[in-house]
Amino acid sequence: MSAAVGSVETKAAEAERELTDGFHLVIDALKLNGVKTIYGVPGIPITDFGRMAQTAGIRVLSFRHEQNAGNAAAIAGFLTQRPGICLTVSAPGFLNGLTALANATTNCFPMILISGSSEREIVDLQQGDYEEMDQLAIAKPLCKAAFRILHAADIGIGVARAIRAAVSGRPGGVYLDLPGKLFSQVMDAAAADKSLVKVVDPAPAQIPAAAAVQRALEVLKSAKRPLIILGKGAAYAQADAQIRALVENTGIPFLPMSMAKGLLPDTHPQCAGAARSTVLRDCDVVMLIGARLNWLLSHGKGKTWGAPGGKKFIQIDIDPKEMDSNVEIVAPVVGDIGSCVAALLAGIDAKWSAPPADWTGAVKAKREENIAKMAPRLMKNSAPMDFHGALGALRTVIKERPDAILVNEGANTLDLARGVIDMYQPRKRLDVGTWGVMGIGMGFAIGAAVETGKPVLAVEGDSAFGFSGMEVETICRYNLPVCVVIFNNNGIYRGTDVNAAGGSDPATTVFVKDSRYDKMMEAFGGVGAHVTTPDELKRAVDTAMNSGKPTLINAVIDPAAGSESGRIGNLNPQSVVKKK
Ligand SMILES: Cc1ncc(C[n+]2csc(CCOP(=O)(O)OP(=O)(O)O)c2C)c(N)n1
Ligand SMILES: [Mg+2]
Repeated sequence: MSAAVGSVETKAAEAERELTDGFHLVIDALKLNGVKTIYGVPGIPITDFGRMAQTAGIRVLSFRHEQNAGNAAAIAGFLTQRPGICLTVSAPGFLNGLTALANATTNCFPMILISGSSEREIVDLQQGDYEEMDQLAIAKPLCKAAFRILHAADIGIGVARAIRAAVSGRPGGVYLDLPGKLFSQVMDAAAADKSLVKVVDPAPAQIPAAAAVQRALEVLKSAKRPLIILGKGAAYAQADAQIRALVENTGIPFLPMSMAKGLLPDTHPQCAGAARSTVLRDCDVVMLIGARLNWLLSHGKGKTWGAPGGKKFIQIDIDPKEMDSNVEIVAPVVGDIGSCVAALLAGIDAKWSAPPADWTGAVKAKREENIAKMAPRLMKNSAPMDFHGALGALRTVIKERPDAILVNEGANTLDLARGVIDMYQPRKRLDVGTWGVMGIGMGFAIGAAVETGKPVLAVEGDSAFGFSGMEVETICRYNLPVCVVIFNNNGIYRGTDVNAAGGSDPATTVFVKDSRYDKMMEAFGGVGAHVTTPDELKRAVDTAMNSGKPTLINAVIDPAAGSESGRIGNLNPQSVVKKK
């Protein structure tokens, strides 16, 4: 090689080295802020971005549908307190991801949906671009914040804003719109480097006012029948030791909401989970910790809550607007849960008197009565199984493997599993959350396995599974330690409905009878099993959890065993017109 040619090449290489572009800047901005995993589906305009991110050392997991990628990102956010990242293509991919983003926002899970989008000039004039859609406008009302980055120089700030919006205050979903053109925009590398922002203290502590803490302590002290309700906000906070100390030092019975189960073990002597109706009806003071008084708690009023006006509510929440949302909150404590609980703990000294023994005694008696009533149903080893028999087996699995993560969705499959399967450790139960949404199953299972490296047991109604079932291929492709158990009762709620019109179409709630979902897993190289008794079920799950191999167990449930809408049949509107 001649000297002249060499110097030309060196110059060209130098010039190249000094430039960067949108692709690389977005990757650099994410990496600078600790993003290690992206969940998404490739396509125009983000295919190369995904490849480059993978090359740059980010784990990029491709899904079969964006909703499932979004759910994986959302649960990653819940488990880690860092925004989970979902990456989608324009319009249809974006819309597929949007349900997960909205669900994350409703559940206060931090996530960022990053979508490529089409040419602004064409989209805004509605001239019919490829996958044309004004995505920013559509995302805005469905998430906490929505941003679009038009210039490569703004990537650093744009990513920083998205991260802060997702995790600060009450966490939630954030939309980040990246038009296709942004990726190839070129920038001077040194200037680009300076434009990046490492977010300092993304979720700053929010310390409660001393007077608010004092007021709450006074109300709590005045109680004769106090109750603590733990919500998934309390689980998210990762203030596990302080929350446990608060519960134990006060001696107050606690009721965990579904995803707060395990914050203290369900078998803890103060757990009122098995005496839910009694404690809600009879308590006089309630302290809500990261739980909202929404439909899941009957809005804090009505029959569930006993005589009207009989309760005083203390509420710990990071969002001041949450106070008085449904009923009067006499002692609002606004701040992050860790800081609030620490401040309350500081006010509870050795002189604190435990709640009256007649109250704690009554709660204990009711709990023991209900547990004893349920026990024989969990031992039933029949074929076909009913829900309780099958759940009795799975309850033992989790007891023996308390660090496994349980994902759960369905109607009867959800409501009964929540009651039957005791949890022992924080953030191990992941389910349909605030909306009662079907379709979180495989996304949550994948996100949980990837983020924690722990084995996952997904207990799924056969209908619920169908919403994300194709991701069993994803589970096999990444060889994740996920065991899916399908409670196969041939349909939604039950498999016995008949078409009242008498035609050849089946009823609206029933599926193909005796389907073999286990064959789906085998199609992708995973392990399939078909079981008809609780003993077989237990053995199959144990084998799966011991091996860590992707497994799907088709568990045959009596099609007549379930009830309409599980435990929330009362929410179905009733026709007042007589049948013609
Ligand atoms: C996205 C979404 N679509 C529809 C529903 C309504 N829905 C509630 S539970 C359920 C399925 C219940 O059937 P299955 O999962 O088989 O549970 P089972 O009661 O049979 O155990 C459906 C479709 C929902 N909650 N979310
Ligand atoms: Mg079913």
